[in-house]
Amino acid sequence: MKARIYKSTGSWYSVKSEAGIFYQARIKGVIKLDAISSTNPIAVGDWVNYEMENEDQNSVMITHIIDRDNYVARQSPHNKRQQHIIASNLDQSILLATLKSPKTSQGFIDRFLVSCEAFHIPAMIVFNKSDIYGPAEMETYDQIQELLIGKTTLVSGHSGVGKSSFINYLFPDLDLNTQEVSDWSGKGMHTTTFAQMYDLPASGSVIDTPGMRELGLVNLEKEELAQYFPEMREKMEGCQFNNCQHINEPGCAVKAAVEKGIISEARFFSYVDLWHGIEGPKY
Ligand SMILES: Nc1nc2c(ncn2[C@@H]2O[C@H](COP(=O)(O)OP(=O)(O)OP(=O)(O)O)[C@@H](O)[C@H]2O)c(=O)[nH]1
Ligand SMILES: [Mg+2]
Ligand SMILES: [Zn+2]
Repeated sequence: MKARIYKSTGSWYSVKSEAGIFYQARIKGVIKLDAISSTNPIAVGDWVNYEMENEDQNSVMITHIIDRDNYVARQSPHNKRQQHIIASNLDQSILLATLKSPKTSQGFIDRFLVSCEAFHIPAMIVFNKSDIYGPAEMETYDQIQELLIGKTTLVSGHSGVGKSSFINYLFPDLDLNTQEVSDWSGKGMHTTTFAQMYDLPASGSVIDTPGMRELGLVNLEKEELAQYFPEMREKMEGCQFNNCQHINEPGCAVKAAVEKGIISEARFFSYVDLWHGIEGPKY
């Protein structure tokens, strides 16, 4: 029997069966995990096999994790050698960004975009708190609502950017917990503590996540980073050296495009910054 993970607290899971019934689930015994160690073996969005444990208590045992089509992961904030899977089996992701309270930096945005690109997940950036839903913004929001129909969408961003409010605004019936305006101090408070998937009224689902302070990239080699900047990927065939890293090599087509203003300087700075941040091979 198959079910999908809707919520994970780490010790128990909320799953929805193919028949549409929600169960409380636990992992049965030891489940074989992927080669890279994860802080969470099972993530929201995963499809699993289960067997009934106790029908009266609506509890089931997870026996197997079905291979993921894709997933987004980050470095565990507690242990850089481990990854934390944010969510899996996604059709797309939305990064909710804000210019202030809190500020979302270009670096953070580009890390998010690189992560999604590396995992082949289309990403959108929505600037929130453009205050406050005037007629022009309302129209944009209607368009966003349409983009979510029939798809599984991850919603990420710093704490306090308004992820839960945004989902509520689009789909008021979901009634997610949000920070009261009067309580909002802007300092490290997390209202949403666990990722959770919600079904949309028509079809599709949306995953609300706890705010991230930082987004550490996982399993990325220096050499492949430029691949995940689509505008660089487009130009790099023109580089003089086929192993060009676009840092200070002569005849670099990427740097030439930056100088001509074809590639944004801010994006290129993010690239250089991320490139320096990735550890080289260990000999
Ligand atoms: N001015 C303004 N405030 C907003 C907007 N959207 C949300 N807020 C406020 O921002 C605060 C945080 O909103 P939440 O929806 O709880 O933020 P979140 O991103 O879900 O935060 P975490 O769950 O902690 O990750 C609340 O006080 C909201 O009322 C907006 O568009 N404009
Ligand atoms: Mg929230
Ligand atoms: Zn180059």
